[in-house]
Amino acid sequence: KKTVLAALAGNPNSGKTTLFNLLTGARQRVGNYPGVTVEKKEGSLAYGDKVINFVDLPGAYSLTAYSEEELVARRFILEENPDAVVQVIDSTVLERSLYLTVQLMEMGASVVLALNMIDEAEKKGITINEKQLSSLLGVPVVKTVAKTGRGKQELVQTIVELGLGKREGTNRAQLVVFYGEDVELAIKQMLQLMEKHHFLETKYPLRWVAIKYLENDEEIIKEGNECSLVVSEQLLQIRSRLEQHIKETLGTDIESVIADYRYGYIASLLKQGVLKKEISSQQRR
Ligand code: GDP
Ligand code: K
Ligand code: MG
Repeated sequence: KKTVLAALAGNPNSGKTTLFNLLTGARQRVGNYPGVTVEKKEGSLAYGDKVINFVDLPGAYSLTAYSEEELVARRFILEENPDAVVQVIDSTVLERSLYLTVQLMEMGASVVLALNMIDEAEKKGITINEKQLSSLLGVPVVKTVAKTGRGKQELVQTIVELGLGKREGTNRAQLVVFYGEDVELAIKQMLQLMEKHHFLETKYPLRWVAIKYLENDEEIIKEGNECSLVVSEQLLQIRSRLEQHIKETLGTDIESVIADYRYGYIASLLKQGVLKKEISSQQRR
């Protein structure tokens, strides 16, 4: 295989466009995603006898169905199945950025983390152990400064290796976050139902579909209805029962519980020697 498809994803202002320009130079095309006004930027880079085609996805904090940008980014990843999804991270806000990482990995995307703006993070006394982060998550991590070009070669090499399947064990690392006993029981019931009826099976990872149903994701539920209205309604019944239970026992909703567990997962990850913050003399004053 000679061509590698890489998508750049990330929160707004993480340096996605700067990195995209650094990687593709003048070899760019601007278009639109079908049916929406969101701009689509494509470009390419030759690497030995390989070509990497890059797509600059719209900035997103999350991958819900609530905004057009998030939907476009999500659809592209699910439908085009890029060889590498490069998440560009503002390293000064690593914890917040990893929320998107968790969602990308739950979708089964082949994630590469570009710890961008590492120059700013270093100035602020933030030290990130990228090897530790890489080994805990099971995805490649590269430090970059898109503005100066630092890390470019390592990132490009990592993308090509991932795209060619040379990184066994890191490709398609589908992350499983534990969401607590009640939510996990509902997911288990949903999985049994979906497996039995071959529901959306070949299209998306089923655990991801279950989580999307629990999050009341309009777009996935619509697709599910088209696949089988009967199964889809049963899935929504499982969701309703869980919602009622969580309301009674915790006084909150399913989405909040899921978000809490994701943040808990990230916080515990960062405590395992990934992130160190020094209080600089400037900040102390
Ligand atoms: P996007 O919204 O993710 O596309 O972000 P942009 O590429 O537009 O970058 C946002 C701002 O961050 C711009 O002013 C860039 O010049 C700056 N920037 C991008 N990458 C870096 C970096 O690695 N280090 C520093 N210090 N600034 C950066
Ligand atoms: K911007
Ligand atoms: Mg941009």
